[in-house]
Amino acid sequence: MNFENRADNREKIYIIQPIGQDYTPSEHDEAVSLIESADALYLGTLFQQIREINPATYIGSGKLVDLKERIDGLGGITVLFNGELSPSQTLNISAALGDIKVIDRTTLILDIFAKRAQSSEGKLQVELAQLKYLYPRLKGKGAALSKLGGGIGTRGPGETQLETDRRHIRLRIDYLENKLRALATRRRLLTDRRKKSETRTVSLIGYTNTGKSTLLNALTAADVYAADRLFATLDPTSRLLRIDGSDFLLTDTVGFLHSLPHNLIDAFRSTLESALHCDLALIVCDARGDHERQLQTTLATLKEMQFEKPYFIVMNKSEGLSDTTLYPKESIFISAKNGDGLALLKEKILQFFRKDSVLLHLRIPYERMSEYTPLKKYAVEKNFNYRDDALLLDAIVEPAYLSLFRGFADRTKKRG
Ligand SMILES: Nc1nc2c(ncn2[C@@H]2O[C@H](COP(=O)(O)OP(=O)(O)OP(=O)(O)O)[C@@H](O)[C@H]2O)c(=O)[nH]1
Ligand SMILES: [Mg+2]
Repeated sequence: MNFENRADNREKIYIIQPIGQDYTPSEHDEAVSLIESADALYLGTLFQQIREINPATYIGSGKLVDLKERIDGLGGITVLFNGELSPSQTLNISAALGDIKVIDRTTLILDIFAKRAQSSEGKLQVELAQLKYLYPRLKGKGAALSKLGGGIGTRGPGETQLETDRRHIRLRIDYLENKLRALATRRRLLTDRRKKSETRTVSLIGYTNTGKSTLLNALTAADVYAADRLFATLDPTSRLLRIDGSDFLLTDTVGFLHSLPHNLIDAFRSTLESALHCDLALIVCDARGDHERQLQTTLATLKEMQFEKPYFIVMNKSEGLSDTTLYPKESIFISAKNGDGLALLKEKILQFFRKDSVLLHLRIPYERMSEYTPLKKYAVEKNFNYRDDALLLDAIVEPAYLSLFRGFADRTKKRG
């Protein structure tokens, strides 16, 4: 592949990074990662302290003159404002920079989602989020928006033209909402059925790019796309995880991001719901990254979604980590990449589900085998010992099912 050529074709992006009171450098690093994940080229950044927001252009007009000078010679630049802009602010900044294309963070994220969506439901969800974002922005500005040409902010899986009038978009939004509602109902039925079948579920939840898909692959020998880019996964995937004879359904899903646009959270709520309806969540963090912020964001988003299930904090990418003092005390340190800590993680998952379980010594006379067989699914069996008249075995059984096994308790003296 000719790398130089590829670089030429990529959309060139210059960042405006407002520095407000709660600014952290991760915010800017993340914008650069987002640009790369959108297959665009990062050129540079204008950092700007914000003491007072200029209602017309957010940052001061003097700064915009500076920026115009910096980027004028570069040609074909897109400016990414790493925050939220109102429609009029977007247009004003664009005008001040000489009619250059200006996008905000939401537009960039929506673009990545549009490229990454695989399932037809994922595509519908992204299209809905894009249209909801565009709809208020089309008020009399249709011409200005359609002037933008191609690239980020103009792509969508649904190919809805930006010039389409608002009425058309409104109808499409209604259609997508109905369609997605029907899909969500169907999924809920499936979830209910799964609940009835009593398969316990474990969900991988966490910030984007922390290694959730890599962990799913490592634990279940699955083949889920994992990559060093933000939002590699959009569609939920479930795989069977077997630990010491017990089966669990392990689900990988879309990652979280700091200030994820609300339209997007709404659009993905139903996708996330399948992961949120779990018995246990593994909240995956990147031990080498800004894990504190990842965890905070994830927990805050979960709270917003009324998630109240038990969870473990899993610090991934911890290979070669020497100092573990600056992490939450209860963290489980693993490396999905080289397998460190996975045995312990599995053991903890098992302990969690078996914490109230009881080990029974059973004696099944062969003539009563057909009576015993239907109970097998309520036990994890081990240590089989075929005697002349009966099968002896140990069974791990949850409290709810203990009474079923009463008739098979092994009352003979201790086995040697
Ligand atoms: N060093 C190291 N890298 C890892 C480890 N686990 C995953 N990675 C890398 O981290 C990057 C992201 O991994 P993914 O599994 O795609 O992360 P994800 O959480 O599924 O990301 P999204 O789907 O975007 O939310 C990939 O480049 C992985 O190879 C690990 O234990 N150690
Ligand atoms: Mg993933």
